[in-house]
Amino acid sequence: TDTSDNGILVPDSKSVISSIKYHAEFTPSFSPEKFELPKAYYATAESVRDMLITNWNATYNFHEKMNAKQAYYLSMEFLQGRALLNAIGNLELSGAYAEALRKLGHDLEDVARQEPDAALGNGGLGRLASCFLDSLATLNYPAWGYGLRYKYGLFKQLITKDGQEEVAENWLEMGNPWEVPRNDVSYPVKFYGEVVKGPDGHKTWVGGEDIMAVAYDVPIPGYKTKTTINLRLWSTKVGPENFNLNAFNNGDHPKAYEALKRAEKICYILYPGDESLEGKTLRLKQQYTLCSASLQDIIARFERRSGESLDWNEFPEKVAVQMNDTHPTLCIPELLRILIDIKGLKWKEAWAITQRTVAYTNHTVLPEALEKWSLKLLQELLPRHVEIIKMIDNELIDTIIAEYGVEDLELLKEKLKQMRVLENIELPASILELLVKPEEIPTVDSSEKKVSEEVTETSEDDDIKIKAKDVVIRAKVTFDPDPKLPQMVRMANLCVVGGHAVNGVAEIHSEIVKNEVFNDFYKLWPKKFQNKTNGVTPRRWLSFCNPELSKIITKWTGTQDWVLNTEKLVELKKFADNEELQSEWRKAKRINKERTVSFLKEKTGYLVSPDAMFDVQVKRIHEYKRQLLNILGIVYRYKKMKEMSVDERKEKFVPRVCIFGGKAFATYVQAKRIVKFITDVGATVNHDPDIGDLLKVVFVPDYNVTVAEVLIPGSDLSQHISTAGMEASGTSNMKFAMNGCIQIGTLDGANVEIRQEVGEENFFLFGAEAHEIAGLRKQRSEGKFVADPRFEEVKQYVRSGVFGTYSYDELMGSLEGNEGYGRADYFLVGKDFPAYIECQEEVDKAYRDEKKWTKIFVHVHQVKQQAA
Ligand code: DL6
Repeated sequence: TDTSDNGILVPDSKSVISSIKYHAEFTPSFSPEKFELPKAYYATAESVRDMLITNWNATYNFHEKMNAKQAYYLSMEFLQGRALLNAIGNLELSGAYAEALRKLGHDLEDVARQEPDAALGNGGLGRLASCFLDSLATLNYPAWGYGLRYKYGLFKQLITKDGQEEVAENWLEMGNPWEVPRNDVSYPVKFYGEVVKGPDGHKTWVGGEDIMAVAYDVPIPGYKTKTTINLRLWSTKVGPENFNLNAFNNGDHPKAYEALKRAEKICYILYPGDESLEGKTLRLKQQYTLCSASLQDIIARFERRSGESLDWNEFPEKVAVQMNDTHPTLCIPELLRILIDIKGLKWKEAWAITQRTVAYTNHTVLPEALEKWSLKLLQELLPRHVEIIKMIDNELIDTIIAEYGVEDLELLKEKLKQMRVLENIELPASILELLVKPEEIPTVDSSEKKVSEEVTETSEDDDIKIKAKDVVIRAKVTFDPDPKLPQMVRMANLCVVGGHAVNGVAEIHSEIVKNEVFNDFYKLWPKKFQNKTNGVTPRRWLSFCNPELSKIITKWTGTQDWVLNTEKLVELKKFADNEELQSEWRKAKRINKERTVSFLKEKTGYLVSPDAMFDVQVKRIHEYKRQLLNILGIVYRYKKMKEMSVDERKEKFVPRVCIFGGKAFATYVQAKRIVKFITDVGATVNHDPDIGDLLKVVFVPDYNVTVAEVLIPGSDLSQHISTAGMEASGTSNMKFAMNGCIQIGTLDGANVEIRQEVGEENFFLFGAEAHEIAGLRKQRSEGKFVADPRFEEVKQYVRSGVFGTYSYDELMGSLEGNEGYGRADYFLVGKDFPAYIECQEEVDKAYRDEKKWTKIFVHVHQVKQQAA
């Protein structure tokens, strides 16, 4: 054992061997006689965990002692991927472990492959959360993540002749060596019940169903630092008193287990299908469990660290709660509930503390993804929170009235309709009365306005009794809810009102957030809105997943500093024309592509040629991401190839392997049709003897972090082709760029910044821009769009049955806006199709020029990373 530059103890391979052997024997979960791969993995992971625990405890004690402000990242998703290679990479122990395992008869890579992905997320939002944790630890921030310990991840995707099939993803089947159950850390979480008011007006939430949230901690090591932060995941259970022994003894087993099952079910699965009321209730219970348990834990820590000098106004000086999208919005009413009902603070003080503590990241502009909950469901499940949400809504109404006045009731109505937290719900009586007497309405400075406590106290139970004045009648008619529409709670509006900061995740997205999605709020509170362009960790996404390229970067920049500071990657640019660098670069790419070839063979059975261009689109399957545009481009290419002689097609087209990967949400029918279409095209093209290696189409099943770690370093071209304005940021675009993969894309999300960074000439840009989209959609729906003949040709070709007997009428129809097929090409595939195929021709041309292509690679690769 030695000591590194940072004072960290570095064990040699001898002590690693004895630690692995120790765990193989004394942390047994396999039979004693053998030391096969699964057992080697568990023993290795446990030995690494020992080392992490030392740093983890030291970090914890240090933060406890310093009592610095701590950041808490609350997220319903953490897409962690595998931990072993990342942990030993961050600890700089890869060499020692590889050697130790070799002496024990195993290869480190084979051992690492035994680990299932921790796939507690479904896409970019969850992976971003995991990247942030790595970077927070590396940069020595006092920070924790909070999430849920789902028993099953999203789902395992199988690709069959019918397209995508889903099976449960049992990632915990063999146990999880990276987690530590904290039996002494658990909190009660309540659902249903009622609110009782004491004689002093104090509210208490009683009765209902109580469960326990129990902490499972996962260490998150930083790179080249002792700092090891914590990811706390909650699991749910009930105490033994809830096991109905009488029912069990009487043979009524379902009744005996009832409470237990109800509690355990909460953490069974990530994203329970929410078409049914059951599914919706479960998802809401999940969100509340995360918020309630995490806040109770955060508050307990604050109280403990404050000791004698506890001052609630100091809470925002010690605690920052970042909500990863709207899923943890219930943090806001929950923090208020705890502060008011349990800690005895007044509304005004608690509201100010909450606003200063909480902030919100928006990750999507899709209206259907801006969460709303039925007021009725919330009322049943969380009655006290609904009271609090109504108080927040009242505060907001006051502010809106103060801002817009009452002279123009139509304008006021419109603003209230758009901005209120409560949708389609009558105004409180007290506010309607305010409208009667405009002279009583406070002017612009909302801090001076009537304290909402009083407003709510009178509003909650009051009937709307309004004096019979003209203006009252007008107001009532104007503000009556529509009985035909549901009454909802808008979580995004609640986040904006309840937090002190709102951020988008790329420049263009943050502009859309300000100017479109939350424009009314932006006008009210411009300072709340900011941009934080996403980032990815360069450890996992370059250093560890692409050792070949990493060696080259270190050699040519003369240092390994780029692993911590991606600004250093810019240095490579000056060698972009250097023949030696270019040749090393191509060799590294070749090795990575060969790795991809074996991987594709193993996962799909297809054997592809590493000489072809590897053209990759991997991300969740969604209409706005336009996998359909990609595959239609491929179909067009195939059709043209078929129309040409062998020589012509070889002359015109660069050989390509088109690789797709991504999961379609189980209930998203159109996305699943797209998966089926891609696999059908592959089945035809890949077996066409006329085409051979000129074109292959491969759908990689069950795309996850581990699959990305193989595919990204091995790609030549990556596609980020969303309808402009719809992809908030994208993060795989950053990963591809860091690995020197050239991009074809629209001006959307972080593509915009990537293009600026790598140089316009190194980015294959096409398609309509965000500001044009609304006009184009209007044109489209008015029937004014004239499709390019090549687009008509390709649809007709698909319909002709070349790709099998499945009917693609619905899929193609959706691009035409036929009656019954929903929105008329809402994602503008038809509009962008000609520009896309022409841009792909440019890509082919550039690829033929080996030197130029490699030079672009080098340029592209220097993209800087926020989250480094
Ligand atoms: O910010 C992380 C990631 C972005 O890079 C993607 O562009 C965006 O689609 C994704 N958003 C979601 C939305 N989920 N919800 N709600 O995953 O966030």
